[in-house]
Amino acid sequence: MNRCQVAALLMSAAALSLSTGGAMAQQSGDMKGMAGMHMDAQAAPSGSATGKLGDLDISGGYVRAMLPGQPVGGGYITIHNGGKADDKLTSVTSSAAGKVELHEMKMDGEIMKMREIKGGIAIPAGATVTLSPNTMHMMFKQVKTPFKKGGSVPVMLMFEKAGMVDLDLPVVSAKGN
Ligand SMILES: [Cu+2]
Repeated sequence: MNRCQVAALLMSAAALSLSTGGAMAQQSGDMKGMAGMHMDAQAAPSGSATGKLGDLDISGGYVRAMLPGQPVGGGYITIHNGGKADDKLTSVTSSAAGKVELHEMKMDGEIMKMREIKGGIAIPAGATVTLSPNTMHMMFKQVKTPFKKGGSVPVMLMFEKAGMVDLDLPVVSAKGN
């Protein structure tokens, strides 16, 4: 088997764990219990939060219910920058969590891992940036009361140029619907 074939095999293994989300269970420590955040590509559920802030149109905001014993929660949102200037989502806070981090999903060999995005998420002029289960997410840590379907989670999004906006993100099922 040559190098190319090996690479192709690894790629298909990666695609497999992407589609099943099974690799998530192999993570440890902080990331434990994230099995509820699987990788299925899916549209934002109906009833998700929307908002407007200057040139920014916000839509598709929601969080997933937390499974029993799951220490962290995941939230998703779409931001469209209709303006002529680049902006940046610098931070997110929530009264429902001790802290909220911005995370991205990255393949590490065959395993999908999440890691913190340092320095915020760029929202270029004219672009639509989506935090979705297989790209990026808001990670809620030190959650006070586990997120339960039917509830909502208040968040404040801070942008470098547009300022800040308060949103109430509905809690959908742990599967994201
Ligand atoms: Cu995360």
